[in-house]
Amino acid sequence: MEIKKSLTTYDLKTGTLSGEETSHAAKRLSDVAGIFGDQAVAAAMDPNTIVYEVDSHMAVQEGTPGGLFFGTSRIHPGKVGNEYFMTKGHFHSRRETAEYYWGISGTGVLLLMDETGNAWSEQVEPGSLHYIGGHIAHRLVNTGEEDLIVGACWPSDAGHDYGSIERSGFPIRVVCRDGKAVLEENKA
Ligand code: PAN
Ligand code: ZN
Repeated sequence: MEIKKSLTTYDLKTGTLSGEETSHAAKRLSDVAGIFGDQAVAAAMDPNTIVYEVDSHMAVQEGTPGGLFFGTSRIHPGKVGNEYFMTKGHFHSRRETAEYYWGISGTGVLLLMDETGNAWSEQVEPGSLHYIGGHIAHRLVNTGEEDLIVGACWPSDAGHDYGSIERSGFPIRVVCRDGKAVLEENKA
């Protein structure tokens, strides 16, 4: 019997996934403009600007109980006004499902929020490990000048609930003041 080579590769430095059962998606400003605080500034920017990209490895169908998905998120550096580029953020549809994130390169912030709207954050940097428990919404923010690259692993039946975040957002925004990343109350 021969030792088989894996049909998928994972670049440890960049998180890039290639080979079988992998896919790539890009989120442009036109897809996510609504998440930013300053809508006038967002509307004046190029809607084709890529805010973030996700590589995924999905070996089973979405919704399969007991399986796992694996991904790499790459949030580009940039701001809408003073607010750093970030992901849409979501709760998992199956609220009890958890997720691991880990920092690969770049610097940023992981915004977390429970179902009562209580929010907190963790610094993301190369080698940082983040356990996101069930019932916790999560969003990545790039506060640096290079790509923020973050690995992720989550259950294949977790699903994504974006609607709750679209309706009420996070109570915290990560903005640049005097060249530094700070947390501010979301006044929207
Ligand atoms: C991640 C996210 C990824 C993109 O793989 O899906 O960072 O963020 P949004 O899904 O909020 O646009 C994850 O948390 N999966 O469950
Ligand atoms: Zn998730």
